[in-house]
Amino acid sequence: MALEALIFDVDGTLANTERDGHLVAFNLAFKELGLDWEWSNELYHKLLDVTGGQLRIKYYLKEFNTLFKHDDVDSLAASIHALKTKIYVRLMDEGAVPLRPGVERLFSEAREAGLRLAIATTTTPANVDALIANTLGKDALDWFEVIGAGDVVPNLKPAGDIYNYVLKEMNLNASQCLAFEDSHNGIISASSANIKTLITVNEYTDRHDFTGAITVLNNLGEPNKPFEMITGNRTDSTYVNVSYLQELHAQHS
Ligand code: XBP
Ligand code: MG
Repeated sequence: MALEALIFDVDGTLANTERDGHLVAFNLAFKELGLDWEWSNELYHKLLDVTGGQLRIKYYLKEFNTLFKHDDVDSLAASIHALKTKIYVRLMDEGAVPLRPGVERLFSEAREAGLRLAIATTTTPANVDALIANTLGKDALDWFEVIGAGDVVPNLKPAGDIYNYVLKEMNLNASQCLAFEDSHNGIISASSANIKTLITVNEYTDRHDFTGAITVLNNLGEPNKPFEMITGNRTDSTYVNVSYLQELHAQHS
């Protein structure tokens, strides 16, 4: 089956939003609420094992701040998270996080080639809209046939639910798609939906297990700035474009 669609994770894949967006917003929300918590980059690295901001806060309390007591941890996590989302959107509006190398170029080449685009993420929908609108412009939200975000499915990544949701909405088989991810939880999720996955690592994920990935790169690369291949089949391509994706898709179908 021919390659029909590209499905993108957001955080860590399209942009380094975890370090420059989510972590900053969590810490600002703690401060504004008078909590004396401050998550370091090192701690956040560990907290990223759990996807979803509210679940991450509860994981922090359970494993890393056991002395903190509260009658209703669920509602505390929900209210911290609501504020954190507002702050995150504000940071995006201020232009805090650029897209990673090659992302904008690949979107436009894929659209020109008639490939269908979608998003599969476990983050809050407002966060996706803010990142896309502030980096590519509001109209770019229409480039994505489906924006599947965490709240439309019962189970966040590493469950495959969000990828299965996107496939169903697009009426596509897994074999017609490629997924783009940056993390172990992400590849487990896409693989559970049987979608072949290309990985671009970042500082939080470069030691993750990416067994099953069709290739692992440092980033998508640009014509004047080649990617570095970490694992994968030898290729003449030096940056990820539609013909390289078709080559990868054919090799792995
Ligand atoms: C990233 C996540 C999210 C973000 C925080 O998922 O796990 O939880 O860290 O966003 P993905 P929220 O890489 O699939 O986009 O606070 O909105 O959950
Ligand atoms: Mg990610």
